[in-house]
Amino acid sequence: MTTEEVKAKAAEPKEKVKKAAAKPSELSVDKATTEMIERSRELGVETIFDRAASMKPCNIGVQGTCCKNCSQGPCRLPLTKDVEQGGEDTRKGLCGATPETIAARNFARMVAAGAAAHSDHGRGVAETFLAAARKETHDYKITDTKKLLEIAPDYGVEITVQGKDGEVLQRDIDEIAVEVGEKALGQWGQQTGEVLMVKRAPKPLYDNWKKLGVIPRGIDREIVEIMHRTHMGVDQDYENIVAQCTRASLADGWAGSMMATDLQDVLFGCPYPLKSSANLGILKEDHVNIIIHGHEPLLSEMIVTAAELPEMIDYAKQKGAKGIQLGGICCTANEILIRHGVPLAGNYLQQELAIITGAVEAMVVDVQCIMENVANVAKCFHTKIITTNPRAKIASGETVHIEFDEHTAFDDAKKIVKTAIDNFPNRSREVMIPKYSSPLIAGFSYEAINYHLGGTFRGSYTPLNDNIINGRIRGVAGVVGCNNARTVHDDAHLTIVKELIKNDVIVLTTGCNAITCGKAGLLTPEAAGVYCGPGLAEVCETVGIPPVLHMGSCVDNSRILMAATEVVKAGGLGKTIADLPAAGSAPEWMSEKAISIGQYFVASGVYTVFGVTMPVSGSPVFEDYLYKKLEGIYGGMWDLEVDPIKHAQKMIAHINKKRQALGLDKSRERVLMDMAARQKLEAA
Ligand code: MSK
Repeated sequence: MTTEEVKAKAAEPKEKVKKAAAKPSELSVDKATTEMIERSRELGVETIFDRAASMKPCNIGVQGTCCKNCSQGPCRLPLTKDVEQGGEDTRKGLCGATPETIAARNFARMVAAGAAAHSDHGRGVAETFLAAARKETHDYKITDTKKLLEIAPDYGVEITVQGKDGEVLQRDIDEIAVEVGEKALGQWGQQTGEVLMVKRAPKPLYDNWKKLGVIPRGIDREIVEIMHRTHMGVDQDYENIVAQCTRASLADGWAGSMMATDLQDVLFGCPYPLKSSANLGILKEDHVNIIIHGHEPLLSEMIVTAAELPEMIDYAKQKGAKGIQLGGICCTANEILIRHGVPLAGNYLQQELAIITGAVEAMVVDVQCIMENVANVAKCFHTKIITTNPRAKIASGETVHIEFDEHTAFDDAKKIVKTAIDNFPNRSREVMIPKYSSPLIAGFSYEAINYHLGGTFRGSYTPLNDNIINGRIRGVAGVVGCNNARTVHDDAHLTIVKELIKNDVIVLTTGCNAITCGKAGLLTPEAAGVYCGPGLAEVCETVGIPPVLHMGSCVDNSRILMAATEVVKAGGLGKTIADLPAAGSAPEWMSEKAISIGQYFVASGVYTVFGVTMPVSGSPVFEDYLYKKLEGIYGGMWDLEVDPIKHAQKMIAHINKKRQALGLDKSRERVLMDMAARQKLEAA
């Protein structure tokens, strides 16, 4: 390369920075977001969008082949042209670790971190559940006794006893709750045997896990074992490492997350569809605005109740506000949306932007997905960042720590709400709230889907199966996950979901994808007529459901596993999840939790496509194992597709492949015929 060429290359990224910085419309497809990026630049407040332009990711880290698991490294093994073209791969770390060993270790550590995050969330819920069941706290109660009675047998807890005359009596609810809580909490520290919830899976799936020896023994044990195996000089067989990834990820999806969902539902109520709205436009200039951000509903449930207290509303009025407006960001948002209808303020990439509206009195955070920079942004405004969890404090900026304890939960929540109200008179900058928000319907637990499709007395997934079999619905997709500042905010989420529903694939959504869909109006029954193919539109219009069903937060991906299991049980679509015309997607993922989720979906038999990047490209051998060979082991496999349309088309092709295997390809052709054929289907 000549000196001139080197100089030109060095200048290239700076040009890109300038270009990205100049056009918010290139950074997001969400108008509220682009307006606030513009606003941040007017005010000179730096956000993640600016940092993403000025700092590029490490080229070797992106490939997953940088090992820093001992102090002789980091050993960097970037992909060479020769290897890319099929030449011999002689790359090795100092200890001799191959690219596939290194990529597998790094991948496994992501699974461990993701599974730990979800499962530690679940542990906190189980502890609070037990405290409520034992009446050690008055702030939480066992609310949904119907769900408690439904789940108790899965925890090995009897719900009936025999009376003196041999009659069957229901056991005392409190006793059942205590036993369920104890059994649940025991799952984290269990050392041998099997975690309980794997028995919920379709039998052939369970049998396959058993045959492969990947059933988790206990939640904590599997996460610790990943950390051990990936220590220098332990497991140096990438296939064996992936088997442990499966164990730990199943301990997430079919244990930690699944129990979190179960116990949250019993404590706070199983979600059923309700109306709300989404985007930054839900903030109100003349109200005390409180953003709740993070993941755990334990605190946010209390804040919702505290903010509704007449004494708090009066106090807000005394300070000059007209009331209190709550809004959520990330998965806490989804938790309080699906049970209380609290509106969504935004998804992951909008957290800094919410503060830049100048209208937020407090951003209350618990755990996960909270950017450290919110504290720096808040310094430029009057907003107080209130940390609440001893696991998650922020050293940057100025934050207030009000520690949340389940035994004093309601008092803690009142203190937090009062702190926000006291801050209302301190607004320091002009308020600018983007005028965008969209109506939505959320709260489709798998129980709610059952009810919507089959009715109260004959709730069943059979009508869904019938519509898949007759071809009105081509298949089912789970589209979930984060935003990622390395790609255009919300663009891939929306393009993929729209392409799927256009092709008659019904979408189940959670996490930040659900928030994106809410902001774009896809969570309304009316969206069916606008975006769906004729078959799916017909079903949605008849049943009155949106084509995209909001099922909750990241831990609620376990609801998708249960919905898939219910579809298998309803019959006619094969014997296990891998037989279903179904696929999974995380279009804009960024969190380690997404890797754990992806692995448990793959291990459950789901073809799972990720967007943006996969940190395995530095090892063609490992990549091939994840993208191709896992299908022969679990029925599901990973894939990466950055182009959103191709991404959706790959999912559709997989769904078509499964339809063909089930002999359903002919019925599908009928739907694509004329109106007469449709009428014939209606009459069927
Ligand atoms: S919040 S994990 S950015 S989905 Fe669950 Fe969104 Fe991803 Fe966090």
